[in-house]
Amino acid sequence: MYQPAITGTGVFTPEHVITNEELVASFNAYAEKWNAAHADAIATGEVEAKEMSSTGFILKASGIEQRYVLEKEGILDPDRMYPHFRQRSDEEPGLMTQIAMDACEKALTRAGVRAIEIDLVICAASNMERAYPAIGVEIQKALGAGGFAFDMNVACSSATFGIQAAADMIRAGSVRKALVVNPEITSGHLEWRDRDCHFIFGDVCTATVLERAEEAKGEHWIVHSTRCATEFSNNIRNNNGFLRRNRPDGMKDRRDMQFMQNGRKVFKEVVPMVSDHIAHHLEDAGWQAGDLRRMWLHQANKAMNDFIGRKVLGRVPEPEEQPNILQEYANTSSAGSIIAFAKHSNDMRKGDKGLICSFGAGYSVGSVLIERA
Ligand code: CO8
Repeated sequence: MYQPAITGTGVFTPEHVITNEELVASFNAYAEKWNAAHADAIATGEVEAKEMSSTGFILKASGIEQRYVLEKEGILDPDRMYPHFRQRSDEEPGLMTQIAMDACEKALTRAGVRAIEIDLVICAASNMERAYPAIGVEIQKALGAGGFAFDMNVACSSATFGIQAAADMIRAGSVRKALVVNPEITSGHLEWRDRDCHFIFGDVCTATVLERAEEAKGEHWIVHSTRCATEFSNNIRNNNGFLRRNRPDGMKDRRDMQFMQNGRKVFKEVVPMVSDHIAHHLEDAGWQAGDLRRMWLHQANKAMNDFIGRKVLGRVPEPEEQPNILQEYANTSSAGSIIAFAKHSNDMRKGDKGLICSFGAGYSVGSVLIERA
C-alpha cells in the first residue's frame, strides 16, 4: 500500500464578474417586462406576478456578493437570461476542456509534475457538456496525460468523491499520479429567471494533483483518510437528460430542465447530515475536532458553514479556521471547497491538520482528512 498525498492545486477564474447589483437590475428588468406582457392574466389571477429580487436579501440569505461567469451579456440580457456560448466543431476542445486546461496546468506546475506522468484523470463535476466521449478523456488528450480517464458526477460533492477515488487507486497501486479536475459551468444550467436561485452560482474550474507521498517534489499534504456518503433526496434536482425528447412536452422550455431546489429544506437537512458525517469521520480516524487547524467547507451559504463549524468545533470558529470564498465566487458547486483550500492553505505548517468537505445534491457529502507534511 502507498501513502497518497495532495501535491498541487490550481484554480481557473473566469474574467467576467457579475455583482449583486448588476444581477438584480437585470432580473428586475426581466420581471417587469414579464409582468407587463402577462398583465391581463395577472389581473384575472390566472398567473402570479413575478416578484422583484433584492441585493439586501441575497447578501443576508447567502453571504454572496458577486460571481464569476464565462459569459455575462447573455445572462444579463432581460430578453435572454442565459449565457451565449458559440457552437464548437467536434475537432476543437469543448468548453469544459478549455477551462480545465488552465486549472490543470496550474496544479501540475505547483506539484512539479509533467502531464505525461499523470496516469489517471477524473473529470468530476455537477454537469457534463455532453454524454460521451467522456470529458475526462478529452482533457487527458489535451494535456498529453497517459493512463486512463473518466467522468464522475456527484453534484457539489464531486471533488471530494473524485479525491477519494484517486487516493484509493494510488493507495492500492493501480495508479501513480492522478489529476481530479472540476470544470463547473453552472451558468449553463442555472435558472437565471427564478429569483429564489438566480444569485446562487458562479463558474470556475479547479484541479487537484494526487500522487504517492514518497514521490512528492515539494510542499504536500498527506491524505490520511476519506469518507463519502449519500442519501437520496429530491430537494435539489435537474431533470434534463437524454430521455427528454422522448417524453410529451420534453423539449419545452420547462422549469425542471434547469437547477431546482427547496433551499430551506436543503439547509435544514444537510447541516445535521454534514456535521454528523464530519464528527464520525474524525472519531473513526482517532482525531479530535480540536486537532483541526482549518476546515475548507463547501461554499454554498455562509450561515450554513457557520452552523457546521460551530457544531463540529463546539464553539464559534475563528474566520481563519474556516475560510469562506463564496462572497467572491458564489456557489461553484464541487469546486468551492477546493478554491478555499487552494487560496487558504499556504500559511499552514508541517503537522497542521485540516479537513476538506463538500456536500450538496444527492444528498451527498464527502470529507478528506489531510496533514501538512
Ligand atoms: N430577493 C428577494 N426576496 C427573495 C429572493 C430574492 N432574490 N429570493 C427569495 N426571496 C424571498 C422568498 O420568496 C421568501 O419570501 P416569503 O417569506 O414571502 O415566502 C423569502 O425571501 C425567504 O426565502 P427563503 O426561505 O428561500 O430564504 P432562505 O433564508 O432559506 O435563503 C437560500 C435561501 C439562500 C437558497 C438558502 O435556503 C440556502 O442557501 N439553502 C441551502 C442551499 C444549498 O446549499 N443548496 C445546495 C445546492 S448546490 C448543489 O448541490 C449542486 C447542484 C448542482 C449545481 C447546479 C448549478 C446550476
